[in-house]
Amino acid sequence: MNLKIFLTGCCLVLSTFNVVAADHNVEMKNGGKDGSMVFEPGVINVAVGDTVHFLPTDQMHNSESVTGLVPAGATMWKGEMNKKVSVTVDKEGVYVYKCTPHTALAMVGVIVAGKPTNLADIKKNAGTLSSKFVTNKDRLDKYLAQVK
Ligand SMILES: [Cu+2]
Repeated sequence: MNLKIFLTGCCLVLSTFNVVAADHNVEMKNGGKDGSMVFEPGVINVAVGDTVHFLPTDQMHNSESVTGLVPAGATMWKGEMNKKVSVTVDKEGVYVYKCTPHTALAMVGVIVAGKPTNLADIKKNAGTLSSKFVTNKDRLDKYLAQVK
């Protein structure tokens, strides 16, 4: 192989990875279009490598990933109360997260990174989280029904 062909090949390989990661905002709110104590939007679609910013629009909220409800090997997160937390999504699949103090109020949300490859596992394990809800008991099921 001569050098010119080799370099052309390298450029082609590099250009396929030349995708700009996007940013997405999710607001943490006392009330929104899905009811009280919500992440808005409750379901977002992103690409692997994108960053999701959780914004403390209202006070007394955070964002925390839920064990058993993320893709295998995904990096977990736990934001501080009243603080913005930014999460760069590193694995393909569905992520469910919660507001730690408002789990019982079904303050949860869903991130879909790329294709929802683990959706069957998420649906199977979602009941562990949903069983802690005392209000908006069907919110997580409704969100997962929107995933495609
Ligand atoms: Cu909250």
